[in-house]
Amino acid sequence: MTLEADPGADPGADPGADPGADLAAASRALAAARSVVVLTGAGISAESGIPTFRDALTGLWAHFDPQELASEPGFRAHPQRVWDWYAERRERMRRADPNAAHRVLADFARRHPGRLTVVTQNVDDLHQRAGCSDAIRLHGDLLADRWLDPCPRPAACSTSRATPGRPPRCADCGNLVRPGVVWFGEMLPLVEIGRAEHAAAHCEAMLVVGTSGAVWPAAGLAGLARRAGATVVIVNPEPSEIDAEASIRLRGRAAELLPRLLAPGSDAKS
Ligand code: BV8
Repeated sequence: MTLEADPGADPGADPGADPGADLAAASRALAAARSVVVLTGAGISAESGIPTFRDALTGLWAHFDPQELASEPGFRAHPQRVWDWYAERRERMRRADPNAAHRVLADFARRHPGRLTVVTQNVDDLHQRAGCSDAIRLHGDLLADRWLDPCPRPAACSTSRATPGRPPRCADCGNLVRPGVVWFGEMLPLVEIGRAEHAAAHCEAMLVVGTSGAVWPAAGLAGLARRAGATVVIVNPEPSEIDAEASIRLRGRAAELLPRLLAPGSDAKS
């Protein structure tokens, strides 16, 4: 993060912003807040080697639209292509480890029980592996499998019994297995979005980390918190579509800035 005014300072930085003062102000706001919500996006996992949604489509996926791949029509039209995309993402996620940003959030939650709610758009399991087992997953779980169509049997078959393939399918009815994520055009899980909206509407500070703010309804949580009077702090090296909701924007990388904002000894009442 640029601290002193340098000619190479990030053009996306707010004119007149004093990053050092902003960081201190953000630390103070987080320290003073009895309830903190952290909303995370793909950017928090970028430093763990998981490409963001924006830059996910490299190599053989370069000419596919993620919203097409991450959709039911896309899967029905090209089940093998979409399954392979998810299989590759699962493999990359298994090779990845939580980074300092994931770890400092889990550490903060341990040190301040009941004070932190982590809400994530990410389908990776890095928050959980770092220790945030109760993180609210708005968009599902990349490692979960489920049937594409409701199983016709009363006691639904287990996807683990599906005939292996790309994708696996039911030997009896041909039902396809799909990843347990929320695809574009699909409703978010009601319990999770309900808990996230409640936490956002009742927090005193919201830290928004590594999201472009392009995907709804998740992107609406920052505005909900601001309108409820919370201090909204954004951590992102680039401008995002929800920057207007923030009172403090820190232009930098999550694994560098979150330890400075939340680690013991930062003013987060350690
Ligand atoms: C629904 C799971 C309705 C799958 C995902 C209102 C307005 C406009 C459109 C809509 C609207 N309401 C609904 C829509 C449609 C749509 C939508 O939002 N479209 C957008 C794209 C225009 N929303 C939906 O379809 C939602 N469903 O609305 O259902 C409904 C109602 C009734 C009945 C039926 C249906 C479902 C949305 C969920 C889709 N699933 N994921 C999968 O992963 O395969 S979304 C997926 O993309 C991710 O989960 C994530 O949420 C999103 C990507 O966003 P980000 O995480 O922000 O990542 P991105 O790459 O964009 O940006 C990364 C950022 O990190 C960048 O800003 C970058 O600068 C920053 N960064 C990079 N490095 C770092 C960093 N930051 C910090 N540190 C670093 N080191």
